[in-house]
Amino acid sequence: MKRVIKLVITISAIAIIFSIESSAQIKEINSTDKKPAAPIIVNGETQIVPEFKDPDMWIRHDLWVETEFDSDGDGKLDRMHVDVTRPRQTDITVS
Ligand SMILES: [Ca+2]
Repeated sequence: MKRVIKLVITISAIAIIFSIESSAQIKEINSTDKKPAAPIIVNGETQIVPEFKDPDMWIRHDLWVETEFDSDGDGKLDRMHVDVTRPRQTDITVS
């Protein structure tokens, strides 16, 4: 059970890192674009954002992340695969 909790914490940490990075990048875009894409929420449910509807405009990452636990007991920290999909508007460099 501790391993599952650690895994959830690790995945959450990764999500937070990407969220912080994306937020900084979105702020950069907001300063140059007139109308940036934004989440659409109707009756408490997120909706499809037209600007993100085209999968050709998505950026995908296949990542391997080292965990802080050794679930198989081989003496090495486990690695887990993480798929990340993000909108293209987050793909700019923040200085
Ligand atoms: Ca291991």
